[in-house]
Amino acid sequence: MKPSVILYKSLPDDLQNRLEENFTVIRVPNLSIETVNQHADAFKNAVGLLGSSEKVGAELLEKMPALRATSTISVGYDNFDVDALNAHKVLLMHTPTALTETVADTLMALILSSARRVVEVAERVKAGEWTKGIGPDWFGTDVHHKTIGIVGMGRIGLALAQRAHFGFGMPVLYNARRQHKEAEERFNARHCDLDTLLQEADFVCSILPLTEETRHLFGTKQFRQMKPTAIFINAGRGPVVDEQALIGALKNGDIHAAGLDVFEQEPLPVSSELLKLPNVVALPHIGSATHETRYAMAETAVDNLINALNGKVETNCVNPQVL
Ligand code: 8YV
Repeated sequence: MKPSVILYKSLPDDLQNRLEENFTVIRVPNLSIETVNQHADAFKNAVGLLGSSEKVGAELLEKMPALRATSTISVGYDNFDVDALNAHKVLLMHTPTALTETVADTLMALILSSARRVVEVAERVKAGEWTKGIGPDWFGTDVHHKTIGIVGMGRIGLALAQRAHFGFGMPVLYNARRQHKEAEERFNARHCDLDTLLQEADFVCSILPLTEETRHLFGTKQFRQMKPTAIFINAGRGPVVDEQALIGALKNGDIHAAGLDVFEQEPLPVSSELLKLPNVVALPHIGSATHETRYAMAETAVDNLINALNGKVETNCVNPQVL
């Protein structure tokens, strides 16, 4: 009998077939306690777990004593308790390279749409308000040749720096734990501390993962350090921002506007004050959401699981030390 894996996200048919060639696949709708109890034997016997956007912690791992590998259809793995996985000797696989260019495109879309007020004015056109030549109350601000500040210089940061430098002639500042030689050599990027970046950048772009160090990194103090003309962009993780502080900063005029793809709570509650502010572009976490990239991520995640369970872990592993 083939070993079994739990699948908690739907896959394109051909990828599900690929998984089924290797394993008995048990499809569940989510990882809630009810689901786990309902399929207790399947969870108990499964050696693999594949999906995304659900919490995987100690409690679930207790119910999965045979588990050897988890594979997430995402680059971010803040939904996983890595210490608990390590304690249970369970590998965690992710998709760090499949979405880089697509998320960088999303960041550029947020930059352009918040600076040029694309969403706001397009809605005015649809509402029939374009009845004469437009005046300054419809104008935006320039993107080209403004200074971009990238907080988190990983793969996506690098792809954003490339777009900003070559496409828009923007000087690039970045803040990261380490200096990034490639960013400096190829895109003339300047490494600086967070204070300097906040004070000098016209666009402050956060692409940080969520960790204990990054949670609420952007609060009232940081928004006050930014220029009143600055635009804040976040396409990393929502809880990196203290959202109440951001709302305050947008209302007080501490900063000019925000372009957001991620939020403290997702889906963003319809009651959120962010949705009432005209200077906010809010997207529903579409960073990697193109047909091509979501397929590539799912394919990588399937292959990651197959490789991990066959003892072939070369890349895409968060905790290879458990081997
Ligand atoms: C996914 C993401 O949209 O990869 C990530 O970390 O945030 C997004 O690409 C999300 O995790 C759902 O799969």
